[in-house]
Amino acid sequence: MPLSDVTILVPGGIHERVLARLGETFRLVRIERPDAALITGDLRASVRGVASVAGANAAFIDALPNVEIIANFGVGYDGVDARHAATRGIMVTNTPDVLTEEVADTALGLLLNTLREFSRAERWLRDGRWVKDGPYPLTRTTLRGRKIGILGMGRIGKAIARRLEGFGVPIAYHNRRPAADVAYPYFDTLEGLAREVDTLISIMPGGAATEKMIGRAVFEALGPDGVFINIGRGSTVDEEALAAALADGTILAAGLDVFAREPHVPRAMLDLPNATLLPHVGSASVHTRNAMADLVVDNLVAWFSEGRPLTGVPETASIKKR
Ligand code: 8YV
Repeated sequence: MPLSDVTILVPGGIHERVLARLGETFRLVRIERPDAALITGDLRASVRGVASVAGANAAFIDALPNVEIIANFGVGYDGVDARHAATRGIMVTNTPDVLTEEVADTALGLLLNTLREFSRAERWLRDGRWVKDGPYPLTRTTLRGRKIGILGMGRIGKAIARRLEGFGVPIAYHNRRPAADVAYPYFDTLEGLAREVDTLISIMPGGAATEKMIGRAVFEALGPDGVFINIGRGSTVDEEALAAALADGTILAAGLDVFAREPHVPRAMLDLPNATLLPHVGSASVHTRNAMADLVVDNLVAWFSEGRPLTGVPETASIKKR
């Protein structure tokens, strides 16, 4: 079957370049969101591939009996029920590697901004306070003398660590298991790592296994000089416990790019002066989002023309094209 006869469904919004390239290559159909109730008889029969930012749960997957592949826009694919897809013989792909360096750059920017308060210092200048009140107050926090703990030593964790080596700060990490090619000290528990360091950078993926894994006990272990940076998934954090820890001095500051219920950020967090908040911009440059868009489409093209994906996720590694 020519690719132009293969139907690809896009539920919800997605990067323009994905739509443009899918439209040129495949038969593209769109629905408002990944909801089984929106699958018509025609879609049920015709859809063979899905490209999604918004995820695909088990019910949605089951509503598409002829789907062979779900191409997720993003390295994190917690919105896609990949285990369920695997049981149905469906391939799931994500967009690793092409965003690694961008997200690591953002993590360092967020870390430095959190410690040295650049956003607030700029506001000071723009508000005319430099002229009226003099220099911006010295920051209580600095990267100097800090010990960094990285939670999640995968591709992005390693890219963050490489950058931090240049900043001359010691690095340790926690992961489900030690990373093979990494010499930094390994801690087999998150709390153990948090006790050892004063700055915790998390790049944990979302999903049931990591839900609220960073809570009160971790913040207590990090301590009153503690700084918490999150560039992974908001769902991994007990946000109520984090807001409380920031408010009562259990930790000193936090820099967050991700939240549990995006785009909603808890009021308590917005009110905290010691939280630096970004609207999930880790990979959000034109350069990197274009590369992610291309990888989404290239996975679909590779699957339907060569019978194998470029970047399949581990859960569906053994799935073969029928
Ligand atoms: C994505 C991300 O852009 O890749 C990820 O996992 O969090 C972001 O880079 C996001 O999922 C889509 O907007």
